[in-house]
Amino acid sequence: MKKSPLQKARAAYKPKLPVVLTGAVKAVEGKPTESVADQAQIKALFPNTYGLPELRFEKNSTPAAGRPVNVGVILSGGQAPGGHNVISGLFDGIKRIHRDSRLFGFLMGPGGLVDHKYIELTAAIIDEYRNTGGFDIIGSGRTKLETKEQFDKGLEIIKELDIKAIVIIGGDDSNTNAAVLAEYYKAIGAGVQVIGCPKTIDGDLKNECIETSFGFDTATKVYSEVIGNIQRDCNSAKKYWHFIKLMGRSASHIALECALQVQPNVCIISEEIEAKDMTLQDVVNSIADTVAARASYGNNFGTVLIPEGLIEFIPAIKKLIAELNNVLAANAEATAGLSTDALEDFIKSHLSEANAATLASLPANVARQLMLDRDPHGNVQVSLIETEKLLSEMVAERLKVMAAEGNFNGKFSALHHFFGYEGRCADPSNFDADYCYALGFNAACLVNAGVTGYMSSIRNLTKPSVQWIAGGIPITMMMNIEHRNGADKPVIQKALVRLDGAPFLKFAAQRDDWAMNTCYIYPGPIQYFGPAEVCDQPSLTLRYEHQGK
Ligand code: FBP
Repeated sequence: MKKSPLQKARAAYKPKLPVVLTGAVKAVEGKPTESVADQAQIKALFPNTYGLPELRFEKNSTPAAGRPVNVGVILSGGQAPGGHNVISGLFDGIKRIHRDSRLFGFLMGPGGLVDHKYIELTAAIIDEYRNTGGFDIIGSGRTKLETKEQFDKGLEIIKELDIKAIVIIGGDDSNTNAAVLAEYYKAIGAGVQVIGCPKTIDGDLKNECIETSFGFDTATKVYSEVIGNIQRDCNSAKKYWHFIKLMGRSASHIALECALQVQPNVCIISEEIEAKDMTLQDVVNSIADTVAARASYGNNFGTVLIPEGLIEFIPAIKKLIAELNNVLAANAEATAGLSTDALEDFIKSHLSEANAATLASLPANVARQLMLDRDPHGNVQVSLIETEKLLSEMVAERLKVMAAEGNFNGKFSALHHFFGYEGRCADPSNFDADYCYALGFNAACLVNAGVTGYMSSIRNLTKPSVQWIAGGIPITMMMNIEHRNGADKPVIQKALVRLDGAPFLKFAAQRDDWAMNTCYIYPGPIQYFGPAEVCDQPSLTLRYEHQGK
């Protein structure tokens, strides 16, 4: 395959491992753990994997002789920069245990395990993919692993290939499935370990022990570069308002990090909209007020960052989605095979008056998205909803009213952008290249330690990578019970933007200045070579979260 000069240079990059992982390790147990909430229910659902201790790796002066180990790996869910380095770290890790160890990659996500579709990942294949973006080494998918039939079917191929452990690289839903799989295999004495790795550009798989999910750092740097370029254009032509939607299905971490990087005129944080019980019209009015205020100084231009998940956080719409999910779950049989129009009529006739009114107030295409499209985990596919256009159209309407009242005397011309897929497969930043390689290598150490139901954990991430701390966190520790698709389910708790957290407070303290004055920052592209302060900086979210610790 032909490669660009940068691809060749990146292929030669040697990710920096935490010092502790560079030699033989021993697992040191911490205290037994509890789930973040609903302890009794989670314990009852995970009798074999609940309450396990946290693990921390320390150097071992007397390394044990390793035996060859076969491991299976799965990429699950949306792409995130660095996935290939998790796999190369895992490969190098199991080869360090024994050079005859083998790695099998299941194809196109968890479905590959169930359908027995796999390839052996050899040194030649792995070397082609080191430090590259994308998940194309084995592909990814969103098949939900949840039934006994799926687990048993997977076990057939696991036994055939003499696999000792499965490593699932995924987000909160995929790692929830990893925990369920680990519990099942332990309960039936299958002798198969399951280890998770925290992946998602959305940044919402994090907690006390998992400081960030991989991919967030690179994706936000890519988006910030492009938003910076738009801001420079915007400040040159001074004639457009740019409405920029940013990926991140639920939490607003991506929008917040980009805002901290580029200092836009407006950035909406969904979690704040919910906390303040704002309506869609309230959000529109506040943007229109900023447009009018800037216009009063002759500035008929600006940037608005919009988190992809906004629509789900507007309290009235959140209630509507919850009822839609319940109606769909309770009437699965009655609605199977209905045409789209008939299904819409059925749903509308089963909604409460208040939710039916909310649905009727939305543009037809948005209403249809909320009613009909779900991913395999039951999530509304928010990336398909054009919130940026919806908001700018409503702002234009509002400005007409304000102009008639004498409160707006400017021009409003809007352009729209959606940044999501542009950043998910970028070559990983140095941070993500190192972090991912360490996560994968550390997963091999967890396999060697013989544990199951753990997530690979690398901490101390604002320090140079050699000082990072390595270990494992029981996945059940991150779980709580949530109402999903009409039923209570154990799931990993999503980390939303904390309104009392340092990143949000930094943003809130400066946003009025950014709204009125033009304070744009132009971060430029990811740098791989050069001084550490340019090339090796973690996200501002991580840095602010760690300040004072
Ligand atoms: P994961 O949670 O699986 O990491 O995926 C996140 C994400 O990139 C969201 O930001 C986005 O809403 C969604 O995937 C898009 O899904 P798809 O890749 O199926 O279009």
